[in-house]
Amino acid sequence: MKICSAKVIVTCPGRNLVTIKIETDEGVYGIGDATLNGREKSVVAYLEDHVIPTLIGKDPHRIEDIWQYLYRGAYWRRGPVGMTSIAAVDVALWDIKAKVAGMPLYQLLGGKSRDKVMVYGHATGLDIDSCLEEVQKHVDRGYKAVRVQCGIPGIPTTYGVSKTPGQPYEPADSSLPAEHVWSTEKYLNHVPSLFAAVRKEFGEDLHILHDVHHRLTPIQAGRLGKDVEPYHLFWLEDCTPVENQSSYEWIRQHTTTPLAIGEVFNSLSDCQELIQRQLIDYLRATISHAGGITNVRRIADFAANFHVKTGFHGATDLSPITMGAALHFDSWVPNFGIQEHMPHTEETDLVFPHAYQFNDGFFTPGEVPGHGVDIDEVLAAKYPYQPAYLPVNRLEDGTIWNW
Ligand code: CS2
Ligand code: MG
Repeated sequence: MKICSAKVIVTCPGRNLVTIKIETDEGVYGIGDATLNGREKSVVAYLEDHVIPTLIGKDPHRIEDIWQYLYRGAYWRRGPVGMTSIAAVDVALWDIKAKVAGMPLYQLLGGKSRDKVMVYGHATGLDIDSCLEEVQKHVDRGYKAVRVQCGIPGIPTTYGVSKTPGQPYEPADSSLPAEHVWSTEKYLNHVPSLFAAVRKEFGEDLHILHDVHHRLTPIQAGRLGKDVEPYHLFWLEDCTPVENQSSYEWIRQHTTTPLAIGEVFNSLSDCQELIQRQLIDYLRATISHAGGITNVRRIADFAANFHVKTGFHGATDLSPITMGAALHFDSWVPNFGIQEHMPHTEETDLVFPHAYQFNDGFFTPGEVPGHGVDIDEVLAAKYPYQPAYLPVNRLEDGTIWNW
């Protein structure tokens, strides 16, 4: 079997999504998610100009060799653009191999370790009461785990809360990045009351998650972790950026609140110290940005030695292909933690028909050969690319901060 062609499909059914489709001389094709939110065109160029020409004529079954070729052969290793590109090719090749084998992809990884995959949904609100209403909606749909985010009194916008209920909180503008304003002090003084309200309303068993979105310093994160211990969160996510991984030591020393990080990671070197020093509890690095199934499997296996579980990123800027591939991985991986789930738009689900299904707070990946997700190219063409930026964040004094 040979790869005879490959192409990149860009579509915008509510937000930009990038897909690589790899076709073989035996008529079997595979697809992979190549979306990098706000930098989509960078990955399109990387794939079209530097990857696809090297794939033609290769044996698609040689997944590892192609992964090594694209990683080591690039010379310039790691980074979100290159690793998202490699991930997209990798997932498409796993899709082909599973289709040829006539098996759902999880079988090729080693079979199921669980019958269903626990997911968490997003409950957001401009204030605590409106967030509680969203939590109730998730509980009514059977979610066992809910991420809660609410507006902060005194600042006009904050992460994870859209001005229009039910609308995405990003990307905000297509012309240039929207500029948000942030106050750590106002946030730290307010957000513990959100969790207190959720526990008071919904009791002790609901898993509560929260995304700090890179906005604290380590010692501020230590304060927050300690302040919220009475509400025993499932995790605090992305407390602080970790160009310096050992900074998590200052958080760990102050709190038993579980810590999750890594949706922006793309290689083991981004998190090796965090894992082996057990500075975190959940790793968010996911298939579409961390080099695909081939690479994330290596990272997850390494993490299993240090009590670190998976908690894949699963926002709507990761296409249904990533959701599909992740659910197969989640079904197999022994050190599974939880899977993020943000529903895509109806248009997106029509462009990407899929076998995975939601039921009472859990997902199943589906039993069709491959990762179980396809792309309707005719429908995809109806949604042309629309330039869109992630917001930029500033402190109240104008200092650029982490969004
Ligand atoms: C967020 C993401 O889902 C999450 O945990 O951090 O929605 C993130 O803001 C976007 O994926 C950025 O593209
Ligand atoms: Mg996050």
